[in-house]
Amino acid sequence: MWHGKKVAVIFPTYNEKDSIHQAILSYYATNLVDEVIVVNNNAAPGTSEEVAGTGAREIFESKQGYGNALLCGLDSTDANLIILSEPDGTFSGHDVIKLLAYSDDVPVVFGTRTTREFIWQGANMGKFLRWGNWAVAKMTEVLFNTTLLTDMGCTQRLLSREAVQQIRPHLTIGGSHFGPQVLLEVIEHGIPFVEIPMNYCARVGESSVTGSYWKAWKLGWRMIFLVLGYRFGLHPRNRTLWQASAAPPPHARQQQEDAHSNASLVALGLEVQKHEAKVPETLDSVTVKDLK
Ligand SMILES: Nc1nc2c(ncn2[C@@H]2O[C@H](COP(=O)(O)OP(=O)(O)OP(=O)(O)O)[C@@H](O)[C@H]2O)c(=O)[nH]1
Ligand SMILES: [Mg+2]
Repeated sequence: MWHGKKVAVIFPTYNEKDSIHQAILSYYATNLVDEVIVVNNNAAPGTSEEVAGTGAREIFESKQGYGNALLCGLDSTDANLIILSEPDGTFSGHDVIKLLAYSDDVPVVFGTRTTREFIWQGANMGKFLRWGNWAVAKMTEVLFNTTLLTDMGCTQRLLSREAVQQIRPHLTIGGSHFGPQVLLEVIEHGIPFVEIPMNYCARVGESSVTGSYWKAWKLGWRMIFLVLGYRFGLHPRNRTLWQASAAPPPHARQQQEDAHSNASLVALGLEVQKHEAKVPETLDSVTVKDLK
C-alpha cells in the first residue's frame, strides 16, 4: 500500500526460472507491494514451481511476446498503482519506493537504465545500448518537445490506474517495442510524467532480446520508425487528453485549496468589517438580529 493505494508489480516471464523466486521476494520485502502478478508467457519448464509459495499470483498468456505478456498483466489487476518490471535479476525491489514517491506528483513514472552511477558491473548496458537508447530517447524528447528522456526501453516503470485506463485502448504492440509505444501514448495523451534512474544489474541467465547485437540493432530501428510514425501522424487516433478528463495533481489541488481558503479568509474579513460598522455602543443593546 502507498498512501491508501493498492500497489501491484507485474512480471512477464519467459526464461527467468533461475531468478524469478528471488525477484518476487525482493519486491515483497519492501512491504509496499500488495500483489506480484507473474505472467507466464510459455515460460521455461520449472518456472511455476519457483513461483509457487512466494505469494505471487501466476497467470498465463499463450500469445508469445513481451508486449502481450505485459498487456495480459495490466488487464488482470485492479491495483491503483501498477509497476511493470522483469524477474531476470536486472531490476530490484529496492527502487519501488522511488517510483512510488514520484507517483504522488505524476501519474506515470518511467525508469531509465542509462545513468552511469546506477549501472552495475555485468549489466547489459555497454556503450552501444546506453548511447543508442539515449539517442532515440533524446530524439523523442525533441520531436515531441516533452519532459527529459534518456531511455526508451526500461521495463521498470509505474503507471496509475487512471493513466492505464486512458492509454489501454491504444496499445497494440505485442512484441519487444511495446515499451516505447506506452511512452508515446503517454506523451500523445498529455499525461504528466517524469523519468528517474533505476539500478540496473547483471541478468541471471540468457537474454533473448538485447543480448544479441543484431536483435538490439533491429529493435533500435523499429523504435526509431515507431517514434517517427507517431510524430508524423501515422498513428492518428481519437485520444482524450489528460487535462480534459483527469483530476489535478496533488500540488495543483493544494494550490486550489490554498486559493479557496484565502478567498474564504477575505470574505470573512469583509463580513467582520460589515458587522463592526454595525456594532452597538453597549452590549445591553445587542439584539438577536445583530448577532446573525
Ligand atoms: N524474449 C521474450 N521475452 C518475453 C516474452 N514474453 C515475455 N517476455 C519477457 O520480456 C522480458 C525481456 O526479455 P529479456 O530476455 O530479459 O530481454 P532484455 O530485457 O532485452 O534483455 P536483458 O537486457 O539482457 O535483460 C523478460 O522479463 C521476459 O520474461 C517472449 O515471448 N519472448
Ligand atoms: Mg531483461
